[in-house]
Amino acid sequence: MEIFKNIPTIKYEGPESKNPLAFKFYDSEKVVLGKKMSEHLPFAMAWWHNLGAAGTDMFGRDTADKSFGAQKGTMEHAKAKVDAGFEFMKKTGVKYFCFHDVDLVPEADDIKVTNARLDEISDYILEKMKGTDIKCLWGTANMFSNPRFMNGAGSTNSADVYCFAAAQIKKALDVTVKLGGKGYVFWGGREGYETLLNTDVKFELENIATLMHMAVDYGRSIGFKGDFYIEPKPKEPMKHQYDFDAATAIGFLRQYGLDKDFKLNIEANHATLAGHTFEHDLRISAINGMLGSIDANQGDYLLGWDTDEFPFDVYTATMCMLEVVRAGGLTGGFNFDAKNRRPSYTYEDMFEAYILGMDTFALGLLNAEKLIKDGRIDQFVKEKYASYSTGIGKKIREKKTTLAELAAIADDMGAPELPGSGKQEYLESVVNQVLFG
Ligand code: XLS
Ligand code: CA
Ligand code: CA
Repeated sequence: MEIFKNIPTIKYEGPESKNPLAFKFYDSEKVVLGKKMSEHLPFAMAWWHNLGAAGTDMFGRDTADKSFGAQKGTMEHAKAKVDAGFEFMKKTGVKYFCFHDVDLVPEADDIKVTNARLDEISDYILEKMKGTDIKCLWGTANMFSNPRFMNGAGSTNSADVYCFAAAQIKKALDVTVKLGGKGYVFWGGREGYETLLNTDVKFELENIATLMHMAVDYGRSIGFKGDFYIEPKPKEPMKHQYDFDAATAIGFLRQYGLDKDFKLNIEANHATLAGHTFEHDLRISAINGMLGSIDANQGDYLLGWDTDEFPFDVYTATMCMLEVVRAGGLTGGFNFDAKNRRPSYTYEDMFEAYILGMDTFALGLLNAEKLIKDGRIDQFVKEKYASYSTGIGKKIREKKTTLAELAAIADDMGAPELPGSGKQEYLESVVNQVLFG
């Protein structure tokens, strides 16, 4: 039964099109920098937002109807969400989905009941996947919504809650593997603290790492070959979250010997909450060999919280795609961890949001190609460090000098020449010229 009646399969119609239900820039077959757009941009649907979030906020109830014709909180509804999700992905051309355990089925008090429901729904999803090219990008366990996780999951003070978290991870890994998922995400939803007065930080970090090690051991034992990811986020819901940003998460993974099995899933809105640009956290991940996957959304620079908006900012998408292309692409994909604004409550809005997001990243990719082909920015950066390609600079790079030798050179130098202009304004005008010229 068709759920999104009157909504056609979304096609590429080009930049001149005025059809709200068509792509203006995302042309899946178009070859850019040697690969199809669809290969550069493996988009994913976030089960929780697209099929679950219905507009509830702190001040008001649902505006959107996401019952999809079934009674919410039932297995019929869980199946209706699968039907809606697959119809949505087929019509938009999105090839991947991401899920939390409790996005798929209603959670029961007894985990054995929840797990049986997960078995049933994953059979149903597998059946739906047959004959399509739709795949699972990553799975995860929701270890933040239920009150038992008020003091964290891996970082909880309760060994019983820790067991429960382990049980959820185990099952979420089973389902991820069953659905052929490429990755498994840890977002430390409640892994952090409100006040140091009641918190043993070292103890909590050690316990989180132990839980992750057990997850890796179990995942590998059942044949999971993909990447585990940490998704950094600095704050919200906890005042301080342990996986603050890319650099912090990388330090943690290395300290506890998890860096061979983990990469990072970088969310744009989380990077900006940490006081960074999106592209900063992508760069930090990439130079450490840990750029795995992306949660493609954007925040609001005027608001200090996680708004999970559909990406619209083409400059940011351009800088993102420059980082991704330079890193050689993602092993993961671009998950739209984004939700419609509360007054955008219709089925059309769901589709128009994905069209916006996919077109924004397509533009980002096209612009990245233009900037790379133009070459002026890359050339500038290369020349900026030219003093290290010969003479003493070369010796520094090769680690063949000493502090004493450098000091002797400085002694004979008088005042060094100024290091050369950073040319920021010029480079920014190059970006504008390449994008709009
Ligand atoms: C919340 C996070 C969450 C993760 C998956 O802020 O973005 O949705 O992506 O648990
Ligand atoms: Ca996310
Ligand atoms: Ca978010």
